[in-house]
Amino acid sequence: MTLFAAPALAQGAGDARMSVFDALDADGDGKLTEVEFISARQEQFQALDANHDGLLDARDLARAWAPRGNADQAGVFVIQRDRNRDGGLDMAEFIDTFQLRNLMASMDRNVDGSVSRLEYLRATTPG
Ligand SMILES: [Ca+2]
Ligand SMILES: [Ca+2]
Ligand SMILES: [Ca+2]
Repeated sequence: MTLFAAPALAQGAGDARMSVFDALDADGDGKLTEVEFISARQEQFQALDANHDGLLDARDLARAWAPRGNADQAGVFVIQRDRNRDGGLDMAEFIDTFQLRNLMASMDRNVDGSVSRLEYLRATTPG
């Protein structure tokens, strides 16, 4: 599971990163807020939850990850994050895995509570 499309970190991928930014920027104001980061992950959760029971289990993830060839990591991913040991990740457990608050804090250089395009580009530029 990668944050923010790791392949886009390749050279000349600025456009790809900006399309990720635009997808995250739900209200289109050119800034990403914590709410927008969270709602993007909520959508991802719903897309991954194939049987729509509100819980991501290893089977849901294995199905989603099979095309990338890492379905065998799904079991470990769930076990490591399943804090209440009910065999799957609920929305809160899933969203916690991304540590969005920390992520935002690391990107938000001017500490205005949102991540601008420039901040996002800097944060996703290697080196
Ligand atoms: Ca926004
Ligand atoms: Ca759980
Ligand atoms: Ca900022």
